[in-house]
Amino acid sequence: MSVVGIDLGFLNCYIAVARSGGIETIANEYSDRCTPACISLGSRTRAIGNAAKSQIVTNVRNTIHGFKKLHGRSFDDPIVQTERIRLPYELQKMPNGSAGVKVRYLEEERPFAIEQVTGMLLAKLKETSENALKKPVADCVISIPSFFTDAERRSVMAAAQVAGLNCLRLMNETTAVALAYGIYKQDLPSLDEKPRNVVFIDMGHSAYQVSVCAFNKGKLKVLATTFDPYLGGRNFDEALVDYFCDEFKTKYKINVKENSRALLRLYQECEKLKKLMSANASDLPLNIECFMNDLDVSSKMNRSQFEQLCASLLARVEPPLKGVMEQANLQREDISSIEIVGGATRIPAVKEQISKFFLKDISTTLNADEAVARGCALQCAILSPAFKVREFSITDIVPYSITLRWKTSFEDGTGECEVFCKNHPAPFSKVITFHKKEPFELEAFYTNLHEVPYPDARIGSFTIQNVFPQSDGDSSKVKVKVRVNIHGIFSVASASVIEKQNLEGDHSDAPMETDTSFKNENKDDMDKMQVDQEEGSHQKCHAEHTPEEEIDHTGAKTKLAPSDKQDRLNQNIKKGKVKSIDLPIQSSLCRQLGQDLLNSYIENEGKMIMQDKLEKERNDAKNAVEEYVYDFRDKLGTVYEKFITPEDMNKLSAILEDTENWLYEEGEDQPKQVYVDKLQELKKYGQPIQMRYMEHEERPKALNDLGKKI
Ligand code: ATP
Ligand code: K
Ligand code: MG
Repeated sequence: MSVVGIDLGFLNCYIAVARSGGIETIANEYSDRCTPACISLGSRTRAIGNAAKSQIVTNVRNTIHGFKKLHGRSFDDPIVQTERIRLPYELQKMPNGSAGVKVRYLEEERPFAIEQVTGMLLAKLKETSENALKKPVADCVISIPSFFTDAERRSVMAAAQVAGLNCLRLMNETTAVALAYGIYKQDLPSLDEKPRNVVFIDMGHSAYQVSVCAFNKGKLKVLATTFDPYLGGRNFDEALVDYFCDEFKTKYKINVKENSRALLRLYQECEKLKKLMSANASDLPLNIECFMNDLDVSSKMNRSQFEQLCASLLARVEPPLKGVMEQANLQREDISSIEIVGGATRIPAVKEQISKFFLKDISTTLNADEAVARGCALQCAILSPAFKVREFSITDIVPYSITLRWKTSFEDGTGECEVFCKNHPAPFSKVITFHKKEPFELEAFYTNLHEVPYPDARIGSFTIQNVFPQSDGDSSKVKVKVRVNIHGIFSVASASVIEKQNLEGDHSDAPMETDTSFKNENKDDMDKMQVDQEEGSHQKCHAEHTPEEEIDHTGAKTKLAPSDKQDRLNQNIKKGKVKSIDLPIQSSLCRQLGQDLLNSYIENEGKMIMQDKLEKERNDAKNAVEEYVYDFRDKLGTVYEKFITPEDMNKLSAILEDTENWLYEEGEDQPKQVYVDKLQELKKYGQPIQMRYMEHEERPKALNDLGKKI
């Protein structure tokens, strides 16, 4: 079984695999360990990764890149609309309202959903890992930003399915980095010692994420995470682009922003310049030939100018650092190390901002580009039953608090309960008890929309069905299990009703009545309850053994369950005193891709892979004809000369010339079989000559060998 970790970057993707020797980042067919997140659609085939990147400027409107932020969002979403302005290809509103792209593929205007686009990229990464491992790949762990909401996470999960991948975990990028950091550390404090707190910072092309983690031997716990989802390397590129656009307007009287091709070239040159400025503080040139209207342009910039230009971006480095320390309730002295990854942390001024805040040197011991992929591969190895790795427990967190709301029977009111607070350990399950006489709906939403980088607070609604009054007319006790799963996705996972069997008229040990109750609004109690339960949050196997806790709901009141309650209930079930019946749940998730649509995407991806394969075979067949022509002609003039009559020589030369011309004209674009037949035809002429030649070559050798034997 394969063990693969994928860093699904906005700009750059990396793959790490576990082999017997350890974790290894692998290279693609271009011997490049970085695969650009780029797809270029053509009239016959798709190019994905490096081959697509080179087409950004040549196939402007059909080369898709910079799409990571479109996941799980509607076309009308303000973020989508902001991204749309920057993108040189067209976005399209899909029939279900989500954001898709519109490109020309196979001579036809075609819409692709974002799940299909990322699906194409993931399928390419799958193929690359299969080539490296020389076996099929399905199981993997894929990274996502810690700030992704449920809709975004589910959308990436769907993309994985489109690619034929079985994603064992969507892993928060900084958590993956933390795992890559911690798992091989030999000197972590033991379990009864004070943990070692480490801050992880990732600034990539599109986003900035910070998390603080506590390490003990064999475990890591994320304490808090903060982010600026709109700050990354591309903002620094943009600042440079804006500057040079202004300069060129006055200097050369050109409006670069009106020419998407020129603008894309300027972006590429500015990114290069930005990287050069990280290593060099002096004046650096910017030269672009034949930029616009046959004009060559040139300018220059140095690091201190660049830093002035980006002052407002640099000012955004500190707030998430401050925020993470506040949320984790830690002081600078409590932090033993600050680890940075992500390409944009190579900007000296970004590094300075970070060390200025912590009053400490920052550590760059992790591989800034590959740490996320390596962490994902390690997580995949931990989850895979086929692979032996060091035991290491990972407790992540819920990025935004989640609340459930439902209608109550009194006065048409509503009940509400925050089921997961911000930074609550995850994965985690809780059981909530309701007293109901009829089916009811639970609506899940993010408690504080202002802290979520998403325009909609709703997560989904869940209807608990088949609820009836008890035989004595009382409300039924309905136990609802809510969960944030291993991917960080919320759901109402199951529901059951507890029926009293009423044997021997014995009511005394009905299990639920002895619990201490407390007010739901009392946040302290809520926190205490969670802290009680979080230890041992550890998983190593395919099934989710998530920690659980139980809340009993009576109207607005919540009851705290003693930890042995489930055992007692189970005992009572065994004794036949109570009976638990599973209830069906009807879920309606926001921005959920329907199964039919997903199936059609899966089918289409298969067709496109087949099309690419056929096209490659067709091209290979054509190249084989071309090669044969050149090779044959070459040999006719040299080694074959002695084995052919002058008339045949003339005839064959003419045939070869005709074939060559044909390849450039009528034969330019033919089905594979035409080339295969053509090659056969040529070989009919070639092979007899080749035979004569070979025989002649082999004979003296054979005689020689014979001579040796004698
Ligand atoms: P994201 O994490 O937002 O999904 P990503 O993972 O694709 O994006 P990275 O590969 O971590 O992003 O970083 C790419 C960014 O880092 C680009 O903006 C690139 O220009 C920038 N970068 C890389 N090297 C340097 C350097 N030496 N100096 C400055 N910036 C750099
Ligand atoms: K990356
Ligand atoms: Mg990244």
